Amino acid sequence: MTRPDPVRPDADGRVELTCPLAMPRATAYLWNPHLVVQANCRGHVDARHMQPEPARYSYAPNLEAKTFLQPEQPPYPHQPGRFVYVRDDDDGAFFSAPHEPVRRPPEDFLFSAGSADIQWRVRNLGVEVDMTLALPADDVVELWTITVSNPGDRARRLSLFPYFTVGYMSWMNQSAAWDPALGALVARCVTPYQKLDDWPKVREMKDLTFLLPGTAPNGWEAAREPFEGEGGLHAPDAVTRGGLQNGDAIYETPLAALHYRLTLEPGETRSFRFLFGPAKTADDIQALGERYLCDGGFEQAAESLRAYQARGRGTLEMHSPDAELDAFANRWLPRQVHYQGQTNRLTTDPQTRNYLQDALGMAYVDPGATRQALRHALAQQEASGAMPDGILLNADAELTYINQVPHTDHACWVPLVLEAWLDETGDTAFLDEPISATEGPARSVGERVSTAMHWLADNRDARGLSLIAQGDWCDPMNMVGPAGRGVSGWLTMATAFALQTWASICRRTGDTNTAATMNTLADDCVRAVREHLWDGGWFARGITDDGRPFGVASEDEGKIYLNAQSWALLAGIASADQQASMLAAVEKHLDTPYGTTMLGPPYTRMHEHIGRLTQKHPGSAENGSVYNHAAAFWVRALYAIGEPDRAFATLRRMLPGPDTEDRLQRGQLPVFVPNYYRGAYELHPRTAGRSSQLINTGTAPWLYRILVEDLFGLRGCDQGLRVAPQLPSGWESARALRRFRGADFEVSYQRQDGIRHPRVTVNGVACDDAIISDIEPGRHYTVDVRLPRA
Ligand code: CEZ
Repeated sequence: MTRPDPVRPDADGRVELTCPLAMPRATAYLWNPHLVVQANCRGHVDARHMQPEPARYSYAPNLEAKTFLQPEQPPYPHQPGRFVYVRDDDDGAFFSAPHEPVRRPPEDFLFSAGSADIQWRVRNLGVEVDMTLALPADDVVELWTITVSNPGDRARRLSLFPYFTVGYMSWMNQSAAWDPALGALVARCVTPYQKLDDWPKVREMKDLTFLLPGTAPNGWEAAREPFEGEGGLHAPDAVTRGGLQNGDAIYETPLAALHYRLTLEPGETRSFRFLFGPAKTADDIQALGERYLCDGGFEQAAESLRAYQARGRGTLEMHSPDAELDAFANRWLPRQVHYQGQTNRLTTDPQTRNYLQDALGMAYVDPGATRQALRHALAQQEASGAMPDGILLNADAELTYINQVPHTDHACWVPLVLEAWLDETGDTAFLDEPISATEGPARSVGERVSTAMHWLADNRDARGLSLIAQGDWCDPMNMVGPAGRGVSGWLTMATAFALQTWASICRRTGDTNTAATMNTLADDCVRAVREHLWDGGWFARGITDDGRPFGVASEDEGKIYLNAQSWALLAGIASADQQASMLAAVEKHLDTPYGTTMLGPPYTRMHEHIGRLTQKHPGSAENGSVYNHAAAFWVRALYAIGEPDRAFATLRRMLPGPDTEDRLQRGQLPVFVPNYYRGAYELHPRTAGRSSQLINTGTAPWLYRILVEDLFGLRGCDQGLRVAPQLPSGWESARALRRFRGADFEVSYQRQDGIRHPRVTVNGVACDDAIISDIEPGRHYTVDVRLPRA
């Protein structure tokens, strides 16, 4: 019996879910440059703002580890959220919207994700409740509208209890009370610290959490325990009793709960507005109230957020036979690219590879930001030419978490980002711009890239293979090379590809000497890989300090790694026979219905010759999940070797559906691409395909690039725009609007009998070399592409 599809794919800019049970972890997110709010369909909310380090203002119910955004955050009681309890004051029955914490089965339910707001519509006990969350374009505050309607034919006497969690704020000091002067419920804390030097930073923090209503409530409660009483979250005493005690919290876990008594005549509707968020002072709260709770305040905020997001709309609008992919590519993917490029995944020390790859994505959204990011990163290049593990975004920032662990791959991303940006802008003059770094003499961009490439080429052993230290692109691969002998096959391939890419840029700018040098170094990397890493069926992932190859057939777990195959193809290392063997091996060992996993079979025990990676749960994260970033590299490689159908099939499996069972198993809404879907398809079929719900991923920039440059084949080059599509053979026709160097290109693709090669005409004139040159900014071009039948 097929289950009904609870998802209404994006029809008008919103993706909708009609049941709170079918995909309980389904989330959507809103962001502005200082704040990210990820909300799930049941009302749980994970909100973080930058001050300048990431911080919460609605906390877990007890002390929680400060860490970066993690995948698969499990639901738990008292999980931070935004709810409203609704009580019928005639019979005492009650429910809560959107669904948690009471979980009373709804008569009707809708979770609706938009780019500028998230909405819930719930009908229960014959009462309709709409909740809308929006953010302003710049301030750190949540704008909530709660509307209650009586669709019935009799008057309803109701109590509303907006319940916004504050949680356990601080072991040093936490309290909350109603502030009559502000007309707000304000919770206060002191961010815990012990070191004297930390006080100046703590002093500047927004240690207030406030709920400021637009309408004065009948009552409030500032402490969590008296609100719940013996009834607990599911049936709080305050709700069953039908009133609040106007209590405060005195070094007790705060809560922001209000009470409204109202009578709704048949057909009557009442709306309430609330601001919820962090603040440093009462004056800040006052100012936010004046800015947003005035007439039109929310509407202006929504307009400003829409205007801000419109700046991140991307350069491609696709119209294909796959409407869901169109909606995702035209709206949600550039939004995710913009989010990562603007917020740096909510860190002040983004990992250098993440910072650079997010900048790659911005080449299609806001090229100026890419240019700035390249300058900022190169200014932190070490005198040796190495790139640091993390990029510091402000003077007080420090390298934290994984950035304190030496990884050797960061330099290889520089020419890849530069190439994407140069293809988009054609601005080769940038290469001559001088950049002063924290270390060493001022050098031009071009000199810095060459120095970084020489660092990569020198970071190799006598065999010519790249040393891995405690990790490369794969962060937790920390025990392959800590003794300084272990090598990464992937990094050797990536080094070859980076050198080749830089060589081609140098050739474009006439620097043939550097190009020749780089190609010689690249050839040596290619030789080393071919000599030491072909395992007979596919390429090995690396060789450990003790000389043990891994990612090879002889291993009982982790026999094959996807990245070692993708980048061998990207760097042109594999022969035709090897290509055929690798494609077969990936299909056999790594392809699953939910996508291509990054290694297989997953590790089920610690392998001390590889490290922390193998300790991750089988099928999660790097240990054999469908790690979409790695799958994106594979898609790029498949297009590079002219495998469009296989590439498209792998790409399409990064998104849920269109089959209902696929959607339900992943539990993911098509409003962002998560960093992974569970793997271990054979070992753990029950959880295979489940989404991590993590919005931070290098997949977003690469997937966007692939859609623009590979699928629709609209890639910039020195002369202009090259047209070389690789549509899936099943597509008879498609259309794309491409914004490029200030001009608009309306491109239609049509299969045609009797032709063997694509035919391109521009404004009715044949374009034999399929390159549109002498592009005039502001001009509109009509491009017709005839494609042979597959
Ligand atoms: O972080 C990502 C990094 O941000 O892991 C990727 C890496 O390429 C990205 O730059 C693959 O390793 O430390 C850990 O165990 C974490 O798993 C991180 O490796 C991981 C985070 O979970 C975010 O996905």
